[in-house]
Amino acid sequence: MNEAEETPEAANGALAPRVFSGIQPSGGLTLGNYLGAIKRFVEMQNSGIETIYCIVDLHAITVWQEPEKLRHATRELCAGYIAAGLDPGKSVLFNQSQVSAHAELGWIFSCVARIGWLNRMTQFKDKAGKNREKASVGLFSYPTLMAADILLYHATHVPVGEDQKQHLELTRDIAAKFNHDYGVDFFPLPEPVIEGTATRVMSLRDGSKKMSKSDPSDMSRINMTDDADTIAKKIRKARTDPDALPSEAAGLEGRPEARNLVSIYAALADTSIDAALQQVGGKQFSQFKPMLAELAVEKLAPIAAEMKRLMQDPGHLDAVLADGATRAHRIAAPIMERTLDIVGMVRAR
Ligand code: AQP
Repeated sequence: MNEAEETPEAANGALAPRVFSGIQPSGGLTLGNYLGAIKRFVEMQNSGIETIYCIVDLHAITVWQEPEKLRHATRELCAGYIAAGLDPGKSVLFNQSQVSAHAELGWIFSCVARIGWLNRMTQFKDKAGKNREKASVGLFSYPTLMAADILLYHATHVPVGEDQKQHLELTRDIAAKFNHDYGVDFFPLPEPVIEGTATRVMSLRDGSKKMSKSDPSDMSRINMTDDADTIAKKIRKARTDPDALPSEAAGLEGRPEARNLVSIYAALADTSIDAALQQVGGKQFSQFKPMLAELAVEKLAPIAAEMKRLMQDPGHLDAVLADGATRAHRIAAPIMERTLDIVGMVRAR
């Protein structure tokens, strides 16, 4: 781990890889967050790259959050990260609001990004829906804060689920425009890392909708804290079609629900979709669903148990986050300072 203060000017030379990613404490963690993000976070941490993982609480309040629930969800997410294998000794693990430079750089980036760019963001359209006029300004400008989260650390790689690809492209556009406008080579253009067999886990009730922690239907998702009976029940009731499973991935074409369940199975089994279909191809859903439920319980129950144990000591979780925030601040401060200098803000010498 390299948390030494970097010389910001050296940023766009041969940058050592640095990973940054985050998750919103906008509800409980889902299987989508786990397979699309956290599993990859842990693999990257264990590969020896410098990793910074954030609980993006400032993003969560772009939609209304009850303060006590937000505090609880923040600690639960911290517990989820650790229970799934993040080691606060190896990764920097903290909540966004404890490092105020995120908001500061977010403001500067909201002056760099163009309204036309943000107007194209499909997540805003999905989340605001027909109530666009009543959505918060923060929900609209969310991607500028996300760009700040990443670029504040000069991160080079960002593991995310498929749904965040467009925001990552915007982050690159913001970095490029900042560098161009100010005539510097300061912010790197970070690479999205969208890998694995389940980069877009879909709702169990509707194969065309992303599994989401804020979906009103609890039956649409598997929560990381669900017990074995609940997981089995949700999988049993998951929407499917009447046909048997195919023996090759091409046979999942036009069958979104079947594709989703097979992808979940493959991701949990750490295998490819084709390899999974060699095992389960030809089976009816009545045979496959119990196999999936058994595998999901085997993989998720230990994480849920560890989360529960960690949640009994919120003081410890708060201390982990405070320590992570101190370390994150140490990396961010010189980059923020140099950014303000580039922009032309008078600084104490
Ligand atoms: N269904 C999913 N499949 C794969 N990856 C997913 N991610 C989220 N849902 C899926 C990935 O998890 C990371 C954190 O996402 P987030 O919590 O910051 O925001 P989100 O993408 O908006 O997730 P949710 O669950 O849908 O939250 P709400 O309901 O609050 O909006 C990201 O890397 C994301 O790609």
